[in-house]
Amino acid sequence: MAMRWLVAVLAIAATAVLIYLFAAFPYVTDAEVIVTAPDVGMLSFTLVNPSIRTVCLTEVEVMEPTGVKAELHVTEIRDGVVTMKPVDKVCAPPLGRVRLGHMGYHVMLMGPLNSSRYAFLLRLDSTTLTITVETQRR
Ligand SMILES: [Cu+2]
Repeated sequence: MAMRWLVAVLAIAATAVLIYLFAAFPYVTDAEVIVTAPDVGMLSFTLVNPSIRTVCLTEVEVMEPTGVKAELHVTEIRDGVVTMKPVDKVCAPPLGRVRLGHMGYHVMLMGPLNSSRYAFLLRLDSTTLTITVETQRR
């Protein structure tokens, strides 16, 4: 009888863990806007995926300020030359993370980057995230 209860409790706990792992939402840490040239910069951040499914970022929209365009890029070295090209998505593995920064994947920003506050809408395959970034003007 006690054994049957134990099995039932374990089954319920295992189901709860599975539901949590499937439903756990991705989030963003260490977001930063880096301006590299007049009207050119990048949004750098880490996309954390606590779920057991792969989560892919498919689009970034700049909500604030207006007039700034964002593109998902990857940096590649071809024939000794550093080039970048647009990509359709950037994915974080199950229970993993992906860093978007200077090299490798990044979010390219094009437009007037003289704001002290930025707001972005990140479209993921399963959900959307909004992040705001404050910058110190130097
Ligand atoms: Cu780029």
